[in-house]
Amino acid sequence: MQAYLHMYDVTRGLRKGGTFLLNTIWEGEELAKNLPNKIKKYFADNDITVYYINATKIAQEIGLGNRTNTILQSAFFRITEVIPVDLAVEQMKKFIVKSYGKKGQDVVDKNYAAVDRGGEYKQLPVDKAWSSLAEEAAAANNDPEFINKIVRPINAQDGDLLKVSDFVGREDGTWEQGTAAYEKRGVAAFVPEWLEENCIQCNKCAFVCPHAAIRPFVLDEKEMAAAPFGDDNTIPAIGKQFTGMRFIQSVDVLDCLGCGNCVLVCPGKKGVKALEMKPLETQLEVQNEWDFCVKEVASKQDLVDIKSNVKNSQFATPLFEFSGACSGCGETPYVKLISQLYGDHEIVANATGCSSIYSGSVPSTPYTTNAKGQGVAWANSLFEDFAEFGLGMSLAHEKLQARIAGLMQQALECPSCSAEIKELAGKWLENRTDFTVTSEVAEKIVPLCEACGCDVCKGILANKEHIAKRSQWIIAGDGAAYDIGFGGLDHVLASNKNVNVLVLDTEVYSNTGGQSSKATPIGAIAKFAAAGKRIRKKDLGLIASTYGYVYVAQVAMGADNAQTLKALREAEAYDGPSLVIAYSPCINHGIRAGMGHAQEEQAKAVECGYWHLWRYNPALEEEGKNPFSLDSKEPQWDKFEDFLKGEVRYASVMKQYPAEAAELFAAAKENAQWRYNNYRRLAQQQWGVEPAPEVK
Ligand SMILES: Cc1ncc(C[n+]2csc(CCOP(=O)(O)OP(=O)(O)O)c2C)c(N)n1
Ligand code: SF4
Ligand code: SF4
Ligand code: SF4
Repeated sequence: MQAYLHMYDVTRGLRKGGTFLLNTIWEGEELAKNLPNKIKKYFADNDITVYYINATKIAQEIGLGNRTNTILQSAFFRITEVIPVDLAVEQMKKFIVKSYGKKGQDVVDKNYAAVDRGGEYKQLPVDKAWSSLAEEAAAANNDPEFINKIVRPINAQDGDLLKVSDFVGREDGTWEQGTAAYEKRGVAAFVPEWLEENCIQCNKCAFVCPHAAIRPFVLDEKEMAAAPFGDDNTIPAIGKQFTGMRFIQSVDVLDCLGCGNCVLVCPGKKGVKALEMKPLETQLEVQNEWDFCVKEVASKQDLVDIKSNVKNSQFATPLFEFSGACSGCGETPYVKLISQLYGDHEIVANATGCSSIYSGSVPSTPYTTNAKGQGVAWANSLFEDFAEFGLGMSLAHEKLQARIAGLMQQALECPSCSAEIKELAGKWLENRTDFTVTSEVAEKIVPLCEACGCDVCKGILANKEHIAKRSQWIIAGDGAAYDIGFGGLDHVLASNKNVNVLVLDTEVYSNTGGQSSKATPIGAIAKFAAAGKRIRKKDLGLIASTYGYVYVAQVAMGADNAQTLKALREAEAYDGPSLVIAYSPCINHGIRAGMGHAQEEQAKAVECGYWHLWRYNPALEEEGKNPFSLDSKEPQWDKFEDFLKGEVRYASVMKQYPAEAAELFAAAKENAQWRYNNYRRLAQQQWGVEPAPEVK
């Protein structure tokens, strides 16, 4: 597609007299105008035959969303004639039945149409005069050397041209943070446009965006004066903390993946949405608004309590942005939210799975730093030892903090340490589990210790990066948490150490193509459960809650933004192990409405009783209260079957195993009801009341 013209060396490997096919929105002269000189020259110098097709538009017309592969494959066979076209068409159609037959006639028909319309390509005449065109000079930029010398060549698929010596100093595998911000892929065909007159500043759009590509910015007078936009493009910011300031919900159109979740969740004003999907090329001019906001507008997150509600949480700068996860991914909004709440002192131990791939695939690192240079420290160990890996990190921090505690104690009695140092040491000792206080102490005590220079101060300085309390997160998919790493997870939860585990529950092994896990519910089709899974989903949350000292929550942000925020806050605040299980729609579910409905699908899942929201907070028990709260409403069970039919993983059971489908669907519902009743009983239990004596 056209975005790749500037991203990759698209003519590499193209022989003299070869053929080139481009998927593009441009036609004829406009296409010739937009092709880089370097490519035009190559075409002319090498007698290339050039074809183009707007497969993106065709896919949309057919109802295939952004799936262009069949159209382009058909165009390929027609152009190359590697086999007779009739035979190619016949074979492609045969394989469509094989690949998509299970998904229903509708999907088959759409793909048939894609094969037929693959013939709608045109030829672009190559002008011999292009041979004398001068190649564009590489645009100068002020980006870090690491980006220009290492990241860009790898992204341009030229990584194999880098020398081993280019990596001197990185032998231990550490990588710069925030490299994803430099990719600016511009791959979405449609992106949201913000219609300020309809915006109520709820920030729900930013909350759900899987790619952190839409964000609220609040500008003061000075920033407004310097902005490339005026009052017309902004609205007065709501809230007394923002008096006199202006609000803009800015879209990073080059990092947006066009899923449309933001538009769907937008309540707008009086039923009129404040976001609308528009073709990317009509929105390119707003990119400079985004660039300005990101670079020149100071975060106003300190003016509000970012943890108090969903709206405020989005004024916090995401320290996880522009990941390469699928468009509409249900996992990444949770990861992003944690980075907003705790990213400045967050450490992540990541299990292998989708979350490790989109969080740290060289050269792309979405984890980044704030204006103070603080950010998320992240590492991935294995699929099977993720929890122990995180526990190790936590124990190391605990040990180092114990060392700091000893030094602070010594500082209190040290004849050389000033009264100021002593005061800060005392403050640290009283608040060692509080990030805000300990980071404040760190900032103040370091220059004082440098000035003092006594042995105690030298000791504090040698351990200075451990003065501020850290927030330990352990992130895993369901395959890791329910199955392969469960033994380790159980051990870590039982350790009673202060770690937070986030399980991104896609109900399958997503990263390897959707294999069944113990989180896969009964009735769902997955790999290794091709006829629909025959046993129930494991209740990982309830198992963990039986320890009595583990905080547990089950959440689905699309169903209840506020409950997710609350659960993450409680998990972090709880001084012990916490487990948050987050329902995460995934491409492997085959949501019929598309991944743009991933958030809405969560709401439907909870509404019909497929997924339940609850929290088990041992801290409540200490107050004599019931630790279990059921947060979701009484399900509308009559909607259960329709929910299943809306996802290919269930709907295809009907197609392939019609005889068993009714039975499996009934079993799925029965199990969901059984789970719900368990939760209801727990929520209703009379805490603190002794059970009646056993009657013999
Ligand atoms: C011991 C081991 N087995 C298999 C794999 C291959 N593998 C990598 S990721 C993955 C699936 C991860 O699934 P899940 O934990 O559910 O995370 P998701 O991708 O769904 O986020 C598998 C099987 C591996 N890395 N290590
Ligand atoms: S369309 Fe999707 S990726 Fe783009 S801003 Fe909206 S939610 Fe984010
Ligand atoms: S969801 Fe809609 S109304 Fe709310 S802040 Fe975003 S654009 Fe404005
Ligand atoms: S496969 Fe699923 S979990 Fe993985 S990035 Fe894609 S949508 Fe997200």
